[in-house]
Amino acid sequence: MTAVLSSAKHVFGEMDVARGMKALLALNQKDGFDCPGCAWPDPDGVRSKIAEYCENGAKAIAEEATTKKLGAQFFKDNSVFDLAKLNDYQIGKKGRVAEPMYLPEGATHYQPISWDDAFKKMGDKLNSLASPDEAVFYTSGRTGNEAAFLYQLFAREYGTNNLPDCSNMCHESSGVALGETLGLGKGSVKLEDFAKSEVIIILGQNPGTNHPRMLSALQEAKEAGSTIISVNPLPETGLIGFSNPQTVKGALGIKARLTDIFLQVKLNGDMALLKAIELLLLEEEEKKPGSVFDLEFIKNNTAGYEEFISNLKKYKVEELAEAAGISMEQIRETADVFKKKGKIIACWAMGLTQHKNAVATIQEVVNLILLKGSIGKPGAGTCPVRGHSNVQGDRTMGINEKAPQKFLDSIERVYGFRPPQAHGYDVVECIHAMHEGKAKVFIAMGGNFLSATPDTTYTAEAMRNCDMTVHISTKLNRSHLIHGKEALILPCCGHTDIDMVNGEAQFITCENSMGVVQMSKGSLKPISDKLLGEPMIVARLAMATFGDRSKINWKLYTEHYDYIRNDIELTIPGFGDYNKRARILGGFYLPNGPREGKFSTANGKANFTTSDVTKIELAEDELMMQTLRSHDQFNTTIYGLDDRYRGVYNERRVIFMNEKDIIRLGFKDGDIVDLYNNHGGVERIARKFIIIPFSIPEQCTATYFPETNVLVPIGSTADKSNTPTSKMVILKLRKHVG
Ligand SMILES: Nc1nc2c(c(=O)[nH]1)N[C@H]1C(S)=C(S)[C@@H](COP(=O)(O)OP(=O)(O)OC[C@H]3O[C@@H](n4cnc5c(=O)[nH]c(N)nc54)[C@H](O)[C@@H]3O)O[C@H]1N2
Ligand SMILES: Nc1nc2c(c(=O)[nH]1)N[C@H]1C(S)=C(S)[C@@H](COP(=O)(O)OP(=O)(O)OC[C@H]3O[C@@H](n4cnc5c(=O)[nH]c(N)nc54)[C@H](O)[C@@H]3O)O[C@H]1N2
Ligand SMILES: [Mo]
Repeated sequence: MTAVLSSAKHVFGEMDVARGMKALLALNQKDGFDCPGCAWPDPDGVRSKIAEYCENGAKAIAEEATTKKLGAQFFKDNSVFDLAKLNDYQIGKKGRVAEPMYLPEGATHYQPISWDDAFKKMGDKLNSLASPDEAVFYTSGRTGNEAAFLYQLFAREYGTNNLPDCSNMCHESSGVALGETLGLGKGSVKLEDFAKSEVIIILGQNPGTNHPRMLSALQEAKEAGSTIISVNPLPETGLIGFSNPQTVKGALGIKARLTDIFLQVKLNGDMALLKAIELLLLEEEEKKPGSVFDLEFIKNNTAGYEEFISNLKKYKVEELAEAAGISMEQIRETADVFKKKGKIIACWAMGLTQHKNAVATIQEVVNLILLKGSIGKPGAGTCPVRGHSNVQGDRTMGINEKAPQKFLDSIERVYGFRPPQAHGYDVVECIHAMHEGKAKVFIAMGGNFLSATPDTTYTAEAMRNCDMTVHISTKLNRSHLIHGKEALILPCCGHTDIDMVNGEAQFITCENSMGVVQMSKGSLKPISDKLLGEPMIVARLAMATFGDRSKINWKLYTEHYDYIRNDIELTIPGFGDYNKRARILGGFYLPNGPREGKFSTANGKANFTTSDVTKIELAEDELMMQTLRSHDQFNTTIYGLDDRYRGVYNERRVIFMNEKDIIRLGFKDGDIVDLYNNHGGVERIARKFIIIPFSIPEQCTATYFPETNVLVPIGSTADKSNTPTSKMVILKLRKHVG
């Protein structure tokens, strides 16, 4: 009930009741719009007519569909300097940007500009660069397939693969790990597999806050007899106990304990934990071959088994348990569950992906799955739970600084120009390039680059170093205020808005975390007639940049989005009959090899991998910090200042600590401290945080993103995926003075 009331408060605080109800009724319906919140899939069959959303989806809608709008007068009244003094919460609450705004070099205030003039300024600037690689095209994962496809096409025709995206900070490690081992960087399960599974292991994910509708799937699985194991340094409330607001039982507040086994692992203890479980399984398997592992599957479908086993035998289970911070008793209990069951689903999110050895840890999850033959059959498989609503789709559309050769060749075949072949910059590389003056123009299709990226001070210097920064955005955010010499804000439609083109309301398509492509059609009147749809913005930018030197008929794409989908169909496999199938309510599944037990890796097999447990040595006064999300935010968009499930109200500058550490370091509950570290000879400081004693393993701490991004060193990234290590930041505390 609290969740239901909280949704209502957020929605009706931002708009009137008619608009609010209209939005909520269309949310995640087959003929409605895709929730701009997370990428959790919608049920394929019947959808709850009035509430196929969650509390946090409702907040996402409230944030986007707000009727507060920022036009010329607002920017005239408020200088960039004054706006930059506000915190992210205050900036976000200002409202939607209502018309294109331009900040000339040296100016203190944004001023209105026409769309034509804005495109001309961008086109002229892009045409003036010495090399196309001096421009960077960032994408955040809310952008629909149509705009994403055009955006990468534009960047590539212009001549660069500089297409960093939020994935680089998010599930990149999953993509790399799964690509190498299973031949596809996406998960293999469908929503219906949950109820057919025997075990679900959830590592490093807080679905109660970040994917609330996943709890319904877990509850259903549990009712069908599945065992749920949670691996997390924090006892996340939603995951451990849950009441379903869509059922009477839920509305009455009856809690079903979701988690059967809670493994309160140390930060980065997952690799040791997984190996400990695997060792116990191996012991049993050796006593009676074939009783635990799926030898048939291993023999026919995998490679690298022997090497993996011989490496595993190097370890002692007690030492692994110690490294993970989990008792032998609990590890035995967990191994017992895996011993007997063959249909396992492994789910994970940022708690695994944002570590130095993220790729190796995720591959260890794959090892466990392979030992049990738990992929390519119903009720089993991999489930990296994506963040942004279309982040997976954007990758499918070619938003990828290292696009596969096949993709580049398709572009050449369809459009008759040869796309650049060299890899472009990812997020961290592009920050360095801007810092060094190698990249001069930064264009962002959504997102809040400055606040989302690591090492805020360094990134701010990088952005200020640009000749031009451009943001295609719905809402005002900090990245508009820490800008290049010239800057533009181009206001676009969000998922909730009606996007009219040539007198016809258009729809876009999105791909969810399980590979279902579905239409999304806004139903609310845009707050201003000066907003444009994202696909339209890209096509008009291309026309302004290329004039008549383009090989592509960009104008056609501005007439109807069906024309874009026709060309996606020609370019990308799996989109046959796109325009027809997109119109079928509920959408369609993209092909998925691992789901069918087919692995298109270099050797055609699912690969075991052999990696080691890395030990992190901390000095006496050092702690490990993870940065995570509160219950009242969507990434850098702060809905409110509470974190209800963790019992924190009206404050975000807090650090969760183990009671023993607080005492050991000479502090007490409620003390105000500065957090600092020293990486590569640079001291980074985040000031004024309140200490909160919390259930978290010793030497581990947690703070909220983005407040502590200043502490994440730009040089600290994951092996192979180059993802900033946002869950693995070493820091020290000192008493705040003044
Ligand atoms: N409401 C809401 N929904 C969202 C978002 C949002 O901000 N708000 N963001 C969206 C996006 S882009 C994403 S990527 C997802 C993020 O979804 P999550 O990954 O659930 O997000 P985080 O808050 O980063 O939580 C990380 C979880 O991993 C745990 N963890 C941290 N380190 C470790 C570790 O070393 N080992 C293990 N086993 N666990 C660890 C933390 O305690 C926490 O429970 O959510 C998406 N959905
Ligand atoms: N320390 C730390 N840092 C992290 C993380 C962490 O866990 N810890 N998580 C990382 C992760 S997982 C991610 S995904 C990134 C997120 O990085 P981003 O995707 O860059 O950030 P968001 O906060 O999601 O972007 C919000 C902004 O997007 C714009 N926007 C919203 N909807 C739309 C739309 O429909 N169209 C357009 N054009 N614009 C829109 C609005 O202006 C809004 O202010 O942050 C990463 N950064
Ligand atoms: Mo994400």
